[in-house]
Amino acid sequence: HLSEFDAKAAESGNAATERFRDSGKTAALAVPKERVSLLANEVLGAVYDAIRKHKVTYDEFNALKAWLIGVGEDGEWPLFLDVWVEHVVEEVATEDREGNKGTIEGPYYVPGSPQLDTPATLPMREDEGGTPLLFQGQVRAVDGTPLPGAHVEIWHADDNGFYSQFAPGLPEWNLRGTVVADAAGNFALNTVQPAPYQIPTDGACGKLIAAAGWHAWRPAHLHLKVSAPGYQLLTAQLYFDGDQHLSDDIASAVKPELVLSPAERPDGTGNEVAYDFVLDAE
Ligand code: MBD
Ligand code: FE
Repeated sequence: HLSEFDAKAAESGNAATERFRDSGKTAALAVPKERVSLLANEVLGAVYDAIRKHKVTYDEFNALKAWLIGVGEDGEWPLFLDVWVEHVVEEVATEDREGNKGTIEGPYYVPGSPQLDTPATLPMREDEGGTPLLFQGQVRAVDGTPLPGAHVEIWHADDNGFYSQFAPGLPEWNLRGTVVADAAGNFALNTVQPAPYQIPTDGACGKLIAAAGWHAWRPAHLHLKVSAPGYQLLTAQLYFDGDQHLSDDIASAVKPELVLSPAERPDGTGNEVAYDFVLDAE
């Protein structure tokens, strides 16, 4: 049967496309027509400017058309938009926050992961690869009030850079869980450190990267959604000090406030790190 190493761009792309369709986010289709007209005109105007400035040829126009058709065929619109556009949407959406910095969600979030009491261990295989990581902290409001029972949803790639539900052969909820903080807002969870992630190279996004001579890497990261009733949902990622792709993330989603520096546990069984989340009131 298939293993995660048999993952195909079109399969993870189509899974991400289905996930997006099921997410309820298409309610955003109710954008007023004045706004649609304004934004469509500005974006198209920027395209006309680039064509004139660089004297784009018919060959280049047709290469673009063929590539855009491929993005859809490979199900890679979520991947393309989350890698190259979402970071600016996130920046604008969260510019008034006083609490924790967040960053992009990316294409591989799945709601409804198993709920776990703290201290928790994320669902993982018996022989799950990667350095064990104890990750703990507190969820607080901007004014310092602890948020009892806050939810810390976490999902991340495995030690080979694959996400459950988007690559074959992985248990459904592997390395995905919703940890419920205790009465003092504290949480602790055990997982493994993920590997740096390379976006699929065999689909349309990979073709753009190869054609432009870019690289396909994101630094290793943990994805998080931290929530408590009455507070704004925080969507974030945490990275690891010393990762070679912190300064050239293909998705431009690294912020200095989001970099962890894990230390070796005294008993030598893995790493540990503390990080607190501060939520803005609604
Ligand atoms: C990822 O794992 C990711 O987090 C983003 C933003 C894009 C592609 C793959
Ligand atoms: Fe990711």
